[in-house]
Amino acid sequence: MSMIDLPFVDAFIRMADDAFYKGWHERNGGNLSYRLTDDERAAAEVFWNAEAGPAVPLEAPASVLAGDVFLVTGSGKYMRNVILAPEESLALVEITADGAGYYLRWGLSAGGRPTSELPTHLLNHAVKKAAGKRVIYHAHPGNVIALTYILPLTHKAFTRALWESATECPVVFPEGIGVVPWMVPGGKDIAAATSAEMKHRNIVVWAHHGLFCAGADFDEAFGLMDTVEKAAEICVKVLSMGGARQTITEQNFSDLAKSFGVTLAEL
Ligand code: 2HA
Ligand code: ZN
Repeated sequence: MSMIDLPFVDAFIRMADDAFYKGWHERNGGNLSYRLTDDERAAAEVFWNAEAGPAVPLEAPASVLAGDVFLVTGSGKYMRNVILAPEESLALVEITADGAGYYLRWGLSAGGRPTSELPTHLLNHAVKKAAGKRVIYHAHPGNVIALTYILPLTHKAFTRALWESATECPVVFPEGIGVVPWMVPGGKDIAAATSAEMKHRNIVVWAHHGLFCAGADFDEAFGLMDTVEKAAEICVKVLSMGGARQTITEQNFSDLAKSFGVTLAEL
């Protein structure tokens, strides 16, 4: 028995592998983080380095995450290698009691740092913790990125285009999709912009870059990425065929909302 035999680590690895085969993770693109439950933390403590220290300062501290433990992908690590070398590719980090730093408890066995997008992951976790979301997931799905060259970079335009691209979309993401304009990735400014959008919804597009999703568990986060990218693929095909000649109407949306008991974002 070791860290990688724990069910949450296994589920993390499975998602990383599935996502690589979806084609969303060229080279070291994309990253994944998971906030452990108390039981998972207790199980993990058996295998971790209790002497880890000193704490590494966080670029974007979050006091609400004080003491929380996260499994995250490593900076520069390839999603396709997670299954082959989990202890090299992943990092288990414990946030310090003041929320301003972290201890590396396990992983990065060949050296390195947690994901370059750690600020965005942690600020998203900070705004999503109260809603019970444990997974923050960033990928580079091609069709979503392609649409950021064509659609206006607004919540309204992206939400409407994707809702209209597949009937399940308004039911799966009734809050719609947030949009962050092009920004330099990997820092606290893009983290602040992304988490501001995440307050109101679970999906945020980064223009000309990729997508962030928040989920209660791995299935929910993966499922959101999959649903949005599938809708984006349909949207790209429709636009490539000259644009829609008919679509899901306002009346259809309100019938859906009523039947599925969801409240759709006002656009
Ligand atoms: O390389 O996806 O946004 C990891 C990334 C940076
Ligand atoms: Zn990225």
